[in-house]
Amino acid sequence: MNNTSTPAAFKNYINGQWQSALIPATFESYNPAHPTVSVGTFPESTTQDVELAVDAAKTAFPNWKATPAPKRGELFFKLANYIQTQKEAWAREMATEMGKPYTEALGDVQEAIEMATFMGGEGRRLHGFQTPSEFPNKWLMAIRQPVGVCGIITPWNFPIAVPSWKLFPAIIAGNTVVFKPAEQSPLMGQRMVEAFDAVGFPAGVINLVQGNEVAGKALVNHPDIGLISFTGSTATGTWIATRCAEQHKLCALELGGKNACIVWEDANVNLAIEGLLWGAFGTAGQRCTATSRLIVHRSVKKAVVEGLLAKIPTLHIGDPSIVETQVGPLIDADAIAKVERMVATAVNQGAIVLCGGKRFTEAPLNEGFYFQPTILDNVLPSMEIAQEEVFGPVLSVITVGSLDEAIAIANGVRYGLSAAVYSQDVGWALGVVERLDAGLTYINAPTIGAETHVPFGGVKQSGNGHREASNLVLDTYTQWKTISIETTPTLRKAQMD
Ligand code: UN1
Repeated sequence: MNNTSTPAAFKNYINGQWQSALIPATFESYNPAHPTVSVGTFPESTTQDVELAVDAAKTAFPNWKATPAPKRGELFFKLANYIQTQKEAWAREMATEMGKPYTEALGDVQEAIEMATFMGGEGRRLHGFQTPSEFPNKWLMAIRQPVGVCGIITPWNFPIAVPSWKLFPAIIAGNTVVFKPAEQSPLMGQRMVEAFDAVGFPAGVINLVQGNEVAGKALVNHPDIGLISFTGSTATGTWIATRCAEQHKLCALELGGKNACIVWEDANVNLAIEGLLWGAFGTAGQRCTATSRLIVHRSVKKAVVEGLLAKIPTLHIGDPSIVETQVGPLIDADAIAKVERMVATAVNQGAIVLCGGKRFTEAPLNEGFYFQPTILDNVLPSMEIAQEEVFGPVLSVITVGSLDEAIAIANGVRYGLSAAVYSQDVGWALGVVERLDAGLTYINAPTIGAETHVPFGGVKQSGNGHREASNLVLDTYTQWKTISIETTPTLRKAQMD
């Protein structure tokens, strides 16, 4: 690709110093709305750079672990304030780097502000517990301990929010980290680490290595890393889990989704339509929580589908930097080719395109990776489009007549991240939610938009049982240590006295 201007050159951040990679190879991050425009040049780190970063994190660990957690928390409150001052600037850069519409990008940064204040507070709440012993004058307690050095590998689609979900709990819990952001959003990774630097986190607590899968694999394979936290594709997650198992390394995974929205015969149809538009086409469908299947009762199908078709032409599709834009481009050429291929396969298998189905071929949108908001009808649950993650603005409609059928279809995929039900009978909807294979469920709301103080994560192949966000995320980044204290001068034997 040709550059139209000289992009700024950025560095890694190791032991509190900005430094180039040892081998001076670089890569660029491009604007998906204007793919010839580079937003920056970044070091293409190798295994040797990862080794330096892990050494720095390992050296910093004992002091950071020994720093009282409330003191660690104070730095997180400063971090929240600092990010607040950067909110608009980061959102503008996010729109430019990865194509998220500006107003949504503000929300992405807001999640990090909330996570920073939340985790700052957890600095005063890293509770363990104390429990009575079998013996008098013997004390039993359990405390949380950090794991050590954590490798944090994050995706481009939430380039500030998702790193905050991982970095902040890891660091408040007393771990030190090596952070590798996605190669499609390195500028946002840079900004996040600048924030830690600006508010005075000690050297080595957070280290940044930019790069591609070479750096990611080096992190996963490094013997001094105790835990890998990864959000991304199920295929990569499977590889990471396998390698971590071989090394007895802890591993927390947030993977794909094939999220269903069930719209029932008594639904508030207008509300469902608004929720479907936002769930399916927000972030151009590039959320792991995006609504990709509409499972609709046949009695309301016409009303729901016609309502969607009437609203889609009113969506503002365009440059993500413009405040009014609601749908931006996909991330890159591979992404748009994948969506095109999946839609073509669905049509070959009998799906009917009700709207969209193609990339934009006319100016100005043909310059970027823009795909038309797409609704496919006549989708059968067995089709690839109904089984596999699209990560684009495509909603597949599956029509049903009974609740058992709706639930069997909703659950009949290998994923289980998010699901929604629209019905005005909330008691009935609670019963539906109980039967859905999903870690996140919504009644009368879209499948996207999780809040930071409740657990986030999926069942089945959407993850490996860990949860992010909420205080429960601390279970990922700490290990329990049980302490038994004998206060009498006698040997007493548990289970035998
Ligand atoms: C993701 O797509 O990886 O619930 C995370 C949501 C957002 C996070 C999505 N808060 O849609």
